[in-house]
Amino acid sequence: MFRFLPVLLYCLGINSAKMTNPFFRSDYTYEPSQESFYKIHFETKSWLEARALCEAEGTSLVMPESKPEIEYLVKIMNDNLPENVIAAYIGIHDMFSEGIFVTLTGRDVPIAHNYWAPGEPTNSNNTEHCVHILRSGKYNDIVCSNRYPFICKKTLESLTANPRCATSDLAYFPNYNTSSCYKLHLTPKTWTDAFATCHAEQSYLAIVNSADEAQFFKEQLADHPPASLHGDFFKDGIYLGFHDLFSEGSHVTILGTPLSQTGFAQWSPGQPDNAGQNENCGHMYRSGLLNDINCSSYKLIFFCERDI
Ligand SMILES: [Ca+2]
Ligand SMILES: [Ca+2]
Ligand SMILES: [Ca+2]
Ligand SMILES: [Ca+2]
Repeated sequence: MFRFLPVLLYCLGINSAKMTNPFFRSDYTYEPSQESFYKIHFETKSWLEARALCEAEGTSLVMPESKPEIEYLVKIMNDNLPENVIAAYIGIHDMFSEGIFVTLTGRDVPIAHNYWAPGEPTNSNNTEHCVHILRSGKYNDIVCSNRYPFICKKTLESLTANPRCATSDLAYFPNYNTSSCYKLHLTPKTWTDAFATCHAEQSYLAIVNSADEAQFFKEQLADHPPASLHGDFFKDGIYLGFHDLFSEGSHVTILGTPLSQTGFAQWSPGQPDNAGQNENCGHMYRSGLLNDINCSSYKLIFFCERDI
């Protein structure tokens, strides 16, 4: 994978001579001593939410591998977290079997010295199955639903390059006709979660800007007929990045453009009908025509889009 890196750097306008400063995403910082990219999330999440958000960003909750790495984590915690925040989640848990702490990749905790804070792990009330790192650099087991900041990591070694779409995510593919790259998500989600998924990829929930693009989605959907989609969910179409959450009946894209000015606003017959007075999110039927739909009642497949 390393041989593709110069291509990615070139396409991102970064001097390939500066190999000491590789690029992954604008919100991740490269740490040469660890040959890895890190992001400390200030917003607090449960351990499971934190795990999922790192994954959505194409990374993983950090699984510290050495004392120097722990020292680096302590440094970025001290540099970035408010003083009253005592810890950040890392990718270690004992959910599988009490007292057997493993990483998210199922390995033993990869540090030889005693990394636990004094007296830990306590497994208090038999409810502590997730691990966070304290500002001291020591670990503590904690209730997984408690909310903490967290640290995501991606190694340089694992970095892939998709220069045509200016991302490391190989699932994006370009359509030069519409000047966008797309990623099809076949795991159905609510509009709300689909929006969050695309946002975490530094992309946006797809917006249709032309009849050509509508036709493109129609053809993409035809390649994935309902019978090919596993599970019990609403299979007629995809979510789109428009809504009328701000003002009923006034449909705008998630980028703020009135739907009437996007270049494509062909509604399915009888739509938008705001059925049940509760349809505020964008949807396209397999017919290629638009509909308003409830933002959280249905799970649909969807595309994330990014400009070329
Ligand atoms: Ca435990
Ligand atoms: Ca504990
Ligand atoms: Ca509505
Ligand atoms: Ca509707």
